[in-house]
Amino acid sequence: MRFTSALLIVFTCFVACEETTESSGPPADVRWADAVLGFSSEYDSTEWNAGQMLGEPDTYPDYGDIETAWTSELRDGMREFVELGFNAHPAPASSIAIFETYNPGFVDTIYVKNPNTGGWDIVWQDTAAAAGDSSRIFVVNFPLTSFNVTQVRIAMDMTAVIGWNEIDAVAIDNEPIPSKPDSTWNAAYR
Ligand SMILES: [Ca+2]
Ligand SMILES: [Ca+2]
Repeated sequence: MRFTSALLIVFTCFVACEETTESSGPPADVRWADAVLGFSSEYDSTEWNAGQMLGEPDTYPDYGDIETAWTSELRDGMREFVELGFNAHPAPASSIAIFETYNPGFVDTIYVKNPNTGGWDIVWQDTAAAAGDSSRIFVVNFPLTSFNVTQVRIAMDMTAVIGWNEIDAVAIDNEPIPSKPDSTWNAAYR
């Protein structure tokens, strides 16, 4: 499925779901990051740049130092962060999937922007540690937010996992996202 047709299907479903489930909450579609709001660094302005995290995965399930994923300016230099926007069909969230395609395990804190307070709410936190030498979909589930999530902040410790640490794509949903490609997930990734 091409990206454009996937978008059309998602949009069509969104409209249909909105009509049929008006009183039961937002649609359960996966939402891909669609805006870069901020970052601590990026490797280059056109390759391994922050924009490489937008949209559906185009690196996963490949593993390695691949320019269609984001990485930081320094390999093992310091803590880093990225802030991503999810502007299509705003909805509450209870799950986030981070497609880590090189030296995974470097994420240690995930936040969502709370529009009621203007602050970042932590939805997950742990110690960064090397998580093998293959690409993975790192999924975190948390209690459904009481507000629409349109901004996510991912904090990372690049010093904790030796080598370049790369993110291909980020998705959120209001139901648990599978950590493996699954027919229940209407994503078009390979
Ligand atoms: Ca590193
Ligand atoms: Ca990518």
